[in-house]
Amino acid sequence: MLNKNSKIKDLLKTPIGKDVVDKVLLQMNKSSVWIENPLILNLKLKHLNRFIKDEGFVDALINLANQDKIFPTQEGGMLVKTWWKEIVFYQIYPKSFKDSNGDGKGDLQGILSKLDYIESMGFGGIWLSPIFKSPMKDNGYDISDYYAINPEMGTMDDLKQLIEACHQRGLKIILDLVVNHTSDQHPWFMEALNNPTSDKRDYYFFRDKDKTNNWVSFFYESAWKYFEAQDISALHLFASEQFDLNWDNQQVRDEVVRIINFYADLGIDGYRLDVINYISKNPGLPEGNPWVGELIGFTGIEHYFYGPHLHDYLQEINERAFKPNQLFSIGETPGIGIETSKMLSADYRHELDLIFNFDHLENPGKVRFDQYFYDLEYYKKYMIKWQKSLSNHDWMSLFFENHDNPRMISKVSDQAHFYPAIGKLIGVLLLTLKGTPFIYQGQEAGFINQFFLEEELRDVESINKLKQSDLETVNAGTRDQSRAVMKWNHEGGFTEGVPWIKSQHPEVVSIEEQLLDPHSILCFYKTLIELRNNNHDLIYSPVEFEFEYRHKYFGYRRGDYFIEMNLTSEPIRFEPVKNKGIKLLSNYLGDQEYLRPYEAIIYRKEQIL
Ligand code: TEU
Ligand code: CA
Repeated sequence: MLNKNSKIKDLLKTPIGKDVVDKVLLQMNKSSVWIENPLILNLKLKHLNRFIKDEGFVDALINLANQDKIFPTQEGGMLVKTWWKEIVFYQIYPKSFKDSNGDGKGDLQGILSKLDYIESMGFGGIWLSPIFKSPMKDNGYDISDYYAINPEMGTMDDLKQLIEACHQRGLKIILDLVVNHTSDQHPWFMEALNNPTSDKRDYYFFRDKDKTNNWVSFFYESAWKYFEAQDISALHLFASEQFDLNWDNQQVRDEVVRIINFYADLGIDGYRLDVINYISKNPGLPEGNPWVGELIGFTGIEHYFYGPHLHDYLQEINERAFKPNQLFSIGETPGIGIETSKMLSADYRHELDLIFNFDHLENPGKVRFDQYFYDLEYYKKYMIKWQKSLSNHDWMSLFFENHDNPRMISKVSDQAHFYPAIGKLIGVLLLTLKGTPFIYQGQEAGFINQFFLEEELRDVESINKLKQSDLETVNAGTRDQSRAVMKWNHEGGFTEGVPWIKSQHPEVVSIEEQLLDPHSILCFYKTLIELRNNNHDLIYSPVEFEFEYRHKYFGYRRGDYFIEMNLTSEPIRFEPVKNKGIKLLSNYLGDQEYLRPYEAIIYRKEQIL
C-alpha cells in the first residue's frame, strides 16, 4: 500500500500511478525522460505538495494508486481470433447520416437505404450513436426512455428491420449504451426529483444546495444544477439536462442489465458504452483538486475517471449480461492510459473487450479547442508505445474521428492540395496497424472542417463554450464539424427538406461522385478495407517497426507486408529500406526515388511460385 512516505518510483509501479504520471507529463508537454531522473524517482509523495501546493492531490493520487495492486500481465495466453478483431467498423451518427422522410433529420429508414453502400465498401459492422427516445439536448446522449426509439428516428419495428437487414448482409450491428446518466425527462429522474421518499431518489446524486462540491461539467459549467421548487441540487457531469446515475445502488445496476438484455434479445451484436469509466464516483463526492482542474480542465475528474468500484461494476455487468448474450463491448473511456486500459480490457479481466483511448487525438499540451496543426509524428510515437505494449491478452481500437471531434485532415493541414494524400495516409495507418479500425461517417470520403457562424452552431457544448471563448476557438474544436450532414451526391442527397445543421464543406466531392473516380479517397479506402479483409497478416501478424528513430518517417512490417510513409509535408530522401517487396498500393501516382509529402506505400513480399 502506498502512503505519503512512498516515493515516485513506488507510484510508477502501479498501473494507475504510471498512467497518471504519463498523462500529467503529456498535458505539461514534458518528455518521460524528465521522470527518469533519480532525484525525482526518489522524491517522497508528500513532497509533491511543495510543487502543487495542495494536500488533496497527493491523497487522491495515493487512493487511486492503491486501487489496483498489480500490473496487468503480459505473460502467457493465446491470441484468440474473433470477429470483432477482424472487421472494420463504420460509425453512424444517425441524425446526420440520411433522412428518409424530408424532416431534415436522419433516421433508421435512411440508414437502411444505405446498407448496400456500407456493405459495398467492405465494412463489417456498424455502430449507431444513440437512437432512443430523448429530448435531444445532447442529440440522444440524454435518454428519456431506454425501451423506445426516438420517434424522429423511427420505430422499434424499424430497428428490428435494420438488425435483420444487417445480418442478412453479414454486417454486425452495435448500439450506444448511455448509462452513466439519463435525461432529466427520464421518469426515474422526474420521480426522484419530485418525491424525496421514492426509491428512485437514490438512483441519482442529490445534495443540499450548500453541500455540493466544486466539480465542473464537461460542458463548461458547474456540475450541479439547483432546482428551486424542490430546493435541491443534482449532479450532472455533462449537460444540465443529463443527470448522473448512482451505480452504487444495486437497483441501478439491475436496470442496466435489463437494458442490455432487451436489445440482445432483439439480436444486436454488442454495445459501445458511453463514458463508462465515469460510473463509479468516490464516496462522499470529495472536492476536486484545483491544480488537476487547471491542468485537465475538469475539476473533480480524479474522483470518478477510475473510481473505486469501476472494476467490480464492469465485471458484474459482464457476468450478468455481456457474457451470457455473447455480446461485444467497447467502452468509451476518456482519460484512461495504457496500463489502466489493459486493466479494463485484457481478456482475463472479464470487463470490456476494447476501449477507446483519446490521448492521440491532440498533440502533447494541446486540447481540442486549440488552434494548431497536428503533428503526425506524435501519433507515430504514441502508436509505437501502444503496439509494443499489446500482449496476447490485449487488443486496441484504431480511430481518428468520431462524432465528438473535428475532421482529422483539417487538423493536420490547411493546404488543400495535400488533402487527398493526408486523407489516404490516415486510412493506411488505421487499416494496417494492429487493432480494430473504426471509421466515422464521411471520413472515407475525406470530409473536412468548415467555419460555423454563431447561428449555425447546434451543439450544446459549443454554445456553452462560446460564452467564454471567441468564435474562432469554438470553430477549432466544435463537435458540429463532424455532425455536418452527409454529402451523398452532387446536390447533397441527405434530405429532401432543410437539414438540421449545415452540410459538408462545399468543396468536398460527394460520395456518389467519388465512387466513380478510381483515384478518389473513397476508392482508396475501399481498396484498403478489402486488402485488410482478405489478408490476416494485416490483422494478426506482429508489427515490426523499422527505422523507428528516423525523423518524419514511419515504417513497419506485418507478416508479408511492408508499410512506409512520410508523416510530413516535406519530402524525405534516404537510403531505402531493403526487401520491401512489390509495391501494391500508394496514395500517389507513379514512382519516385524519395517519399513525397504524406506519401504512404504498401508493399508485399514477392510470391515465389
Ligand atoms: O463523450 C464523452 C466525452 O468525454 C467527450 O468526448 C465529450 O464529448 C467532450 O470531450 C466534452 O468535453 C460522450 C459522447 O461521445 C458525447 O457525444 C456525449 O455528449 C457525452 O458522452 C455525454 O453523453
Ligand atoms: Ca427524418
